[in-house]
Amino acid sequence: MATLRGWVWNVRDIGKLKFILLRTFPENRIEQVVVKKGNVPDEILEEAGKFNPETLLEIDGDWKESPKAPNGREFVATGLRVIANSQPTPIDLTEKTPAEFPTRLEYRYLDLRKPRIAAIFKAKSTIVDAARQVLRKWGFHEAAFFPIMIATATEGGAELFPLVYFDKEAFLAQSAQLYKQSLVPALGRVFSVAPSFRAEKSRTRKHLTEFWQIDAEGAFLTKKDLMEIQFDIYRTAAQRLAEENEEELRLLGIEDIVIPTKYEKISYDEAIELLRSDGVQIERGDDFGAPEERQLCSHFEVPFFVTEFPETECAFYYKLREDDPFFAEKMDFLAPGPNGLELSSGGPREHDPEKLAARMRAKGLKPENFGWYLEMFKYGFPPHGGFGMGVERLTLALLGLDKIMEAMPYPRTPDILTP
Ligand code: AMO
Repeated sequence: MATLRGWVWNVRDIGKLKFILLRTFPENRIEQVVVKKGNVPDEILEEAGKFNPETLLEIDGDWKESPKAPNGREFVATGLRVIANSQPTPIDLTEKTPAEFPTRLEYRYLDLRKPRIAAIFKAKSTIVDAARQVLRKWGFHEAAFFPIMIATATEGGAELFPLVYFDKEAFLAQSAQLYKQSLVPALGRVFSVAPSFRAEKSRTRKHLTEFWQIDAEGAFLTKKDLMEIQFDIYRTAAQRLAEENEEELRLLGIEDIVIPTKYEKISYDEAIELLRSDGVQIERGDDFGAPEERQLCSHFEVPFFVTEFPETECAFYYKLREDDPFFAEKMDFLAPGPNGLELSSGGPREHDPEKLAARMRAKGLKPENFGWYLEMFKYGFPPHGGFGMGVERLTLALLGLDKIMEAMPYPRTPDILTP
């Protein structure tokens, strides 16, 4: 005899026979349970026909082959106990009557129980684990942990969430940028997987106000190293999804996840030319907006890097190209295809405090607000570089989701703060 625990998905009542579809614990898989008259006491049979969806049950019985049941088998009950009752649910978890996205978010704690939605987060767990595995393989140590409440902007002044911190001005971290750089002389290669906060009023398929970043930084890393490491994260995540998340990929309608064997790269100037040859109106010096980015990605079948950007579009900490300071050595990593998008930014860093202070001033930042950060470069600081990869962007790209909100259990946007 076996014991099965799970939540009622739906009940088909044909008198002396009840078919309960059960969302099982811990698999979150829909299995068929048969409750027959004679196998269980009559009062249990009677009760079974009336269960609301999400009633939590513990059922004794045995598995039997059944070609017509969801997984080719059914569980024939010999005993049944209710562990927790459920009220009628405000949204239909079976999605026979699908709810609009805002309603699904309102009842997200129920929405997340759907096997198709839970699958996103099981897959995301594999993706984050793959990133950690790859970074550790490349000799990075997970820095435990960088502050989230900080005193300065790291990515530009306008997008900060202010914080009441006793009598001081403080903000939620936009990234681990300054802190990850500071650990390079201590750990050599460091990374963190941490939340980032951006007070951007962007309502797009790829922006959240709270998201997670895989933030890596290391001494003496070349541009090629940075590309190889980031590609390795993408490739390994795809590979591990294929190996470990077959059921989740099936639920998400992904038949064959593409595991790329190579990446490509294109310079900013080449990208501008490519877009112009497509008829896109874009000036040299402009950053790519969402339509341009999509257009660019549609030219690629494997993940790719755009290798440098106009300095005016880049944060102060990127190194400028020595032969042409119009460009910063920033590189973006993008997912390919018509739904492609930017996954990360990174590159070699400027570590001359004088040059850094000048860049800050040029960008309207006050060097005096970056005291310790600028000071640290005076103490034998090595050349270094790194990148920040958005966990939800990577999840969106690998799982082919419509929008980034799907990749967060409780997304935060300018309009959403609860639940
Ligand atoms: P950047 O600002 O480009 O660079 O951010 C790095 C990556 O984080 C993700 N990301 C976002 N994801 C969801 N919603 C947002 N609003 C959002 N903003 C950014 C993207 C992006 O590529 N410190 C640098 C990185 C570095 O150079 O190390 C930084 O934060 O995937």
